Order: sequence, then structure tokens, then C-alpha cells
Amino acid sequence: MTDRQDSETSPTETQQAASFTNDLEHRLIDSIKNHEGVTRRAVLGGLALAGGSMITGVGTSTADDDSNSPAETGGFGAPGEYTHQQFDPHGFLREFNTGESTNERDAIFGRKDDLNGGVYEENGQTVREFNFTAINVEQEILPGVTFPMWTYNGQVPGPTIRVEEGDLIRVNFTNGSEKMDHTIHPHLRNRNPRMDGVPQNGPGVLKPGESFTYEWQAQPVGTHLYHCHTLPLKAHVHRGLYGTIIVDPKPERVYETPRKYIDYHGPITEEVREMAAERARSRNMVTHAEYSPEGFDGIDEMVMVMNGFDTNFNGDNEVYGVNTRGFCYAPSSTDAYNGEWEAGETKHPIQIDRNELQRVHLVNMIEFDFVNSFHCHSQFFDYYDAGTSLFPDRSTIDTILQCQAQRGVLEFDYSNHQPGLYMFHAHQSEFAELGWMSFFEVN
Ligand SMILES: [Cu+2]
Repeated sequence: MTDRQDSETSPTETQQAASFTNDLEHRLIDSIKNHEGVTRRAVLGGLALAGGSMITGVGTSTADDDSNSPAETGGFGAPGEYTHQQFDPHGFLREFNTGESTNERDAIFGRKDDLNGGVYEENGQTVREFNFTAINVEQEILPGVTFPMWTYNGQVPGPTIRVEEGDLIRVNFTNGSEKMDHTIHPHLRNRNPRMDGVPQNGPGVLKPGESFTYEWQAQPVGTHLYHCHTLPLKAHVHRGLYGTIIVDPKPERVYETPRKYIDYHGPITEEVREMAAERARSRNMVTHAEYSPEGFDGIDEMVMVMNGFDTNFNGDNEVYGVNTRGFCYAPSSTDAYNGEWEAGETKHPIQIDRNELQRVHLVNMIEFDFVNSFHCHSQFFDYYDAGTSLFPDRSTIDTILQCQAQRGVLEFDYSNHQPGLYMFHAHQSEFAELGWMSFFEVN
């Protein structure tokens, strides 16, 4: 018997997982390749190089049987290649925009971006300013397969906003689309109906070329979202106009008024105050950078937005995923850009340090399907519904169900686990096979 306690993932294991994923990936590409909603720019390039005869080979090999060996996917180029550089799901996973200007986004997305508009004080309040533009882009949902997205700032999901409770979020929004009206509607406790981003209030929908500055109070603490609220809603949401807003607790506020942040009805003692403030320090991105919960070296935070795409526009999704690309956190040795893309590989498992606490901000933005879910293998997690309480609403579960716009915080760790690949996926099995399946690689 081999003791693998300190060994790394074996190459064979990785290869098996990669091959398994590539089979699913190519079966999926084959099933949607003629849909009106998808463009196969890279695929067509591959076909031109490989010759016309490959079309038949690809078309017949993957749809009806499971004998889709890599050789039979020749027309698609190397298995698992992504070709569009404008969105990196690995960069997005851990990118939190606070309003502070940073060059990190340039490295991640390979373009200049003025998303973060600055942080400053105004009338005794911290203002965090962001610049949002609605534009249409083609974005990859599977290797070589793009879908026409309606986006905030050219990416789906839209940029993750991260602020502290009590801040003012100022969003200068321009509708840069040529034909469609758009808005931004925040799921926050919003005191001014003019700022709600719905057709009936304030500026209403913004026509192409129009601008409006939304101002939202950063409350309550939790993991929230924003999305376009223009009719038909299902179209504007499904096409990609959504993103995440995280409101961090301020430890000193929590210490002063702990009852607002914990579901607790006993007397407020010093111990209760301190326990609640400790939880706030753990949840606050700024304070937890200097802080480790007991037993851990640090906290690794991720944003996962569950979404799907209706590639033939029949009101039903054909491709599913977290953060847009099907199977994007699955094992694969491929790097579409031969190292040219400095932000990193295009597809690989999420690297997990077993000495760190893992925190996933999970948001469901699926359209057309009633529910979505997250299930992780070999581990159980604590769940904070909408992240609004600092103590978990549910403990020791391995699957959580969310309808559209539901979201929550998951906390778990792999400190007692052997290194290796651990799968996570939607436990709607259908969604998993259609793209919503990925892996953590515990190191
Ligand atoms: Cu819209």
C-alpha cells in the first residue's frame, strides 16, 4: 500500500482527469456547433488547416458514441484550447475591485481599463467610484466556441465590486451598446428609488450612448449582486449583464452593535462582542490580510458565478459553468497561447493550499433553469446565506441549492486531506456534464 500523504497529484491521475474532461468538452462542442448563437472562429481555423474531410470525422465521432479519442477531435486543434484572451477565469476568480486604481487588471485582461475610479472621502463618508460601460463582446464559453454576450466592461461575469459596510458606491455607467437599452440594478439595501436601476424609477433605462451615475449605500454586509433590469429581463440577464458586490463588515462596527450581525438573542457580553468582531476581522478583506483564523496560515477567497448559455435561443441552456467557461477549472495540460499569455494557463484546476481556509462567494445567475447548486467532493462546508450573518446558517453540508439571484458564502478547508484532485460541480448531473464541473487541486 502506498502512502500518498505527502505526494503530489500523479501525472497519470491528472492525465486521466484531463482526458475525461476533454471528452465531455468535445461531446458538448459537437452538440452545439451548428447552433445559431455560437461562433467557432478558432474551430474553423483549425478545420481550414486540417482539411475539409475532418468536418465529417468530427461531426460523427462525438455526438452519438463515446469513442471520441483526441485523434478524432483533430479538426478542433489541440484538445481543450481556448483562444480568446480577453477573459481569464483564473484571474477573475480572485479579483476584487475596491475602487483603488490598480494595474493588475491590465495583466489579467491584457487591456487598459479604468474600471476603478478612485477612493475618497466626501461628506464624512468613504466613496468608492467605478466606471461601468455596457458593451457587446464575443466571449468563449468552450474552447474555440464564442457566444454573443451583452456585458459590463467587456466581461461575463461583470467585475466584482468589493467595499466596506457604510461606504458609498458610485458607479458612472455608460450604455455603450448600439441597439439595446440597459441599467444596473443592485441587490443592496438601497434608500433612494432613483438609484434602483429599474425602468420605472429615476432615469429609467438608459438608451445607447446615455450615461447615469448610480449611488448605492454599501449595506447590508454580505455577498450580493447586480444585474441589468431592462425588459425582457430574461434576455438581458442570460446574455451576461450581471456581477457580484461584496460588502465587508467593519470589525469596530460589529463590536459596537453585534446583534445586527449575528443571530443571537442572549445578553451581549464582552465575550459576545469579541467573538463577533473576530468573525468580522476574518470576513473583511483588508483585516484578514493581516490575520489568520486559528489553525490556518491565511484565507483564500474566490468568486464563483454560476451561469449558463442558450446557444440556440430556444429558452433552454445548452452550456453551463462557473465564471462562464465550461470546465474551465478542470485538469488539462493545455495552454492555448504557448506561453504568450502571461496571466497564466487558460485551463487548470484551482490550486488550493491545504493550510489555508477556503472561502467561496457563490452567486447563481442562471436563467431558464429554476435552480442551480454547488457540490464539493470529499468535503463539507459551512454556509452563510447571502453572507449577511457572521455565523453560519448551515454547517457541515456538502451541497447547497440556489435559485437565481440567491448567493452565499462557503467556508471549508482541505487541511486533513491528502494532496490531489477534488471535484466540485452542480448536483444537477445534467449541468455537470454540460460544463459545470471543475476541480480543486490540493497541494
Ligand atoms: Cu440590459
